[in-house]
Amino acid sequence: MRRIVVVSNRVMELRKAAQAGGVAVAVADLLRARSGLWFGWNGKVVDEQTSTDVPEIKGLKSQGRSAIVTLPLTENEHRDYYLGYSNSVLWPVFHNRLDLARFDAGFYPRYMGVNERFARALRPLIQPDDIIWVHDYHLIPLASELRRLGVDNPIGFYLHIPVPPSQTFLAIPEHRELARELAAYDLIGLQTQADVANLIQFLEDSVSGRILQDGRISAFDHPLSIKRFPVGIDPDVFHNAVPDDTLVQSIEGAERIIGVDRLDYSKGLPQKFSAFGRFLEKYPQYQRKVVLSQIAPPTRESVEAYTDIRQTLEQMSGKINGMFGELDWVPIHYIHRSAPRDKLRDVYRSSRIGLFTPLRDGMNLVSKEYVASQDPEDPGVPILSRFAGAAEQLVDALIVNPYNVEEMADAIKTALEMDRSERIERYTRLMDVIRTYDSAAWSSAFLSTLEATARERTVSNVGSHAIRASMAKLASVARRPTRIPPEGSRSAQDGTSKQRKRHAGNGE
Ligand code: ADQ
Repeated sequence: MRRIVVVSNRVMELRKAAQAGGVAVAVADLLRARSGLWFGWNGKVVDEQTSTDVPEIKGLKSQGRSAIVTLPLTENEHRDYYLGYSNSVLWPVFHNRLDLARFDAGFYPRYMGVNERFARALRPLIQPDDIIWVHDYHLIPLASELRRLGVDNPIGFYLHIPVPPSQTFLAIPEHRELARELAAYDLIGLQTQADVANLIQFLEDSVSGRILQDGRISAFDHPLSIKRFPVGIDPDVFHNAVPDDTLVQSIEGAERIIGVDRLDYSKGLPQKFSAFGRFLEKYPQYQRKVVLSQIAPPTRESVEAYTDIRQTLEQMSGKINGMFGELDWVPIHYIHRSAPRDKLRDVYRSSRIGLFTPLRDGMNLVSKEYVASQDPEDPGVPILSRFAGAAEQLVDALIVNPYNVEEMADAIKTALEMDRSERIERYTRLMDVIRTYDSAAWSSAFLSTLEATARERTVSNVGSHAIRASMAKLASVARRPTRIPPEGSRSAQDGTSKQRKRHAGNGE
């Protein structure tokens, strides 16, 4: 079996990865199961003098077969690459928030610089048979940088966040450069079918990408596969949950609604609080009978766009609690902290409703964790935003428009009044999907598709010579202005959208 090299912005010790939740757990599991490297930033920020290009290598002692390889960032890199281009340009644009994007701050050169530095540090560690899996928007240029250094191993990229509509993507001043960098991968994995369609459209619009007979996309003469691999959880971690009533107040029979979201503007928290306030106002019979517990740990507090959210939520919860609350009943519990993961699981289990209403989300793993924690005999009801990637899979949740406060308020009532048989039916179907598309299925589907890409190269006699020629072309295009058709023009062949439907592919 080929060795796997996972590259992600943030690398952590496996023990900590399990606590961090999300995809870190899946990566840690993968590296326990097969030998490889996990390469990226160690979370430290150092001054220029202390900075080093020699990565720190730590073996994974329990297995002795895999290693964690990390580098620190300098203060300037942290500001421009991480807080800047990654989180103040790509994150807002990819979440449809052009209004929050800081295009003119000059972050891009250092974003490229860090990718170049990471590629140089990683290059000597790559063996000829390795398969390379790069994660997320911080590292889009990594493949093209590795190609320039002569790496012709299969390289795949997985984007955890949504792909915006092409017209939104085109607003990024460096969109052609990003298209070129994306085109250097062999395989791009995305969360949803809508993301696949958006990315293909973007490559057509920005750099005249063409759909090939076999369904791949050709940009800069390099064939690229774009497929859907919806990210999953390990449901077994959640099904042993035991009810935890510590957050429920002294009122007998009060039901809990749980929300767990990083404190991010994409998560739709103000709209969620408004909907809960509207529910209490519209259906006063539920006053004193329901509590909303919202756990929202801080993230990226030094990014400007995040500074107001905390204050807004404190004001809103204060207002709703002041308007409806009583001495023995506070309607909103707003907790601005992380919770231990086993505790979280038990709180999910004792919550009648899971309220997951992001304005935009790549997947939303929390909604899957909530369902997996339920009592199969008496499950709760997830309410899920139609703009979370998870809505493409969890069709038996109550799907809502997170911009429509009235609809969300009504969905809370529907969920509270749903009878047990309907809850069990929905839960059973939801669990089927969650089990089928769990985290192990996600990583093995992505990796086997990437390995197939590598085999195809051999079978179709596209030897490393041809690959190098194609990579050299990509790299040289990178260094000189490209001849690019006017914005918005479509040079892809006729019938493109039909072909796209047929060939967009499904990585499952
Ligand atoms: P996130 O935006 O972080 O992830 P999500 O998918 O919900 O969102 O994953 C968050 C993870 O962190 C979950 O495992 C959750 O349990 C954990 N978590 C959240 N709040 C917590 C808290 N207060 N205490 C402890 N743990 C907490 C990004 C994308 C998503 C995509 C994932 C995975 O933005 O759209 O689903 O990557 O691809």
